[in-house]
Amino acid sequence: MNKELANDVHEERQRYYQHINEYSMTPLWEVLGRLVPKEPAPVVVAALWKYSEVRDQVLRAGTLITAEEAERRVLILENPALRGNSSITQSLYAGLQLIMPGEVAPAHRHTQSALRLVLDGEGAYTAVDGERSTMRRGDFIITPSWTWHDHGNLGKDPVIWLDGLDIPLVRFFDAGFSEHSEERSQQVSRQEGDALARYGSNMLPVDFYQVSNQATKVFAYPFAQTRSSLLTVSQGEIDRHHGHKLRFVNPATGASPMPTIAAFAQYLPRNFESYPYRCTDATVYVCLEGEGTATIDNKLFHFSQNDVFVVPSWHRLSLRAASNCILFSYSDRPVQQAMGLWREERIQNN
Ligand code: GTQ
Repeated sequence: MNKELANDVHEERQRYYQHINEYSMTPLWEVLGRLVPKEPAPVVVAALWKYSEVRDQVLRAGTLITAEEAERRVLILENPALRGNSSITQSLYAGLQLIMPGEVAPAHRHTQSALRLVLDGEGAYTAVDGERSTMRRGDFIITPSWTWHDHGNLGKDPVIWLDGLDIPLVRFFDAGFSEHSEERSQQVSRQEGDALARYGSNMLPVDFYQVSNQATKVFAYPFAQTRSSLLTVSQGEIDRHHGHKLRFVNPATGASPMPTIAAFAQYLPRNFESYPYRCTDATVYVCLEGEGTATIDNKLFHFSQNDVFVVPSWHRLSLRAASNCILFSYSDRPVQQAMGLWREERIQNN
């Protein structure tokens, strides 16, 4: 086609696009490559929040607003490529929640599922369905969809934890509901440890059965147990891509603790350098112990205790441990698996 003719065609197409625009229509062929990419081309970028830098900012919120007024006093960790969206990945939310001594974050429930990973300070509790769980550093606590929950701090220190929720996913489906409780804090109806004894100790109540999309009734996974399991399995053979990595489960079904969020813990011995690995679930990592580096598609991040970093979908991740490390992580993997979408690639170091 000569240049003049090509220009004519181009102009006629542009006029046509403008015309059909009035009918809220647009041509597929102009966007097809982006709609069905050869492989994921995430908008989400790799990023790291250094706890030593953000801790003071979180504490400052404690002087500016009460937990009661804020309802939840949280600084949201926003992916730099998704500012204004309250999202750390396309499907997940992350935030740092602060509760000061004597405060209560009042009882509510919502269809969004939440997890907590305790980072800093002692003496707080989360109550879920009438049972309080003392929050100790590294504890992984969940509040499944539509369960009542409130938080309180009976100790002397400010307490900070990471919140992970499926807020963007539920927003995508326009399936969000919430309500406030009449009670500020839930009445305690079960003693601490009840859920773990009933549902999380290799036994279940005699007539209790669940199907795989139901959240576990075990709502607190103590770090002491996670850590001890990781250290024990670390005596065995190491996975070249993951180190020693375990996934948290609903013990009654073997599925993830909540249907929309998977959670993992891994131990990386000092000097371990993982082979590159990628998967389609963008993942939020928290360093619970040790320090090291994460190389995410050739970008290098240094992490140490309580740092949070995010690995976008289909980005190559290699982890290097400068000292013995324990990492916690969470992602939307169970959703992708339920939809038959999830893929991973274990890349061999040559
Ligand atoms: O603790 O219930 O970070 O509802 C965001 C929304 C925490 C919570 C968040 C919430 C909560």
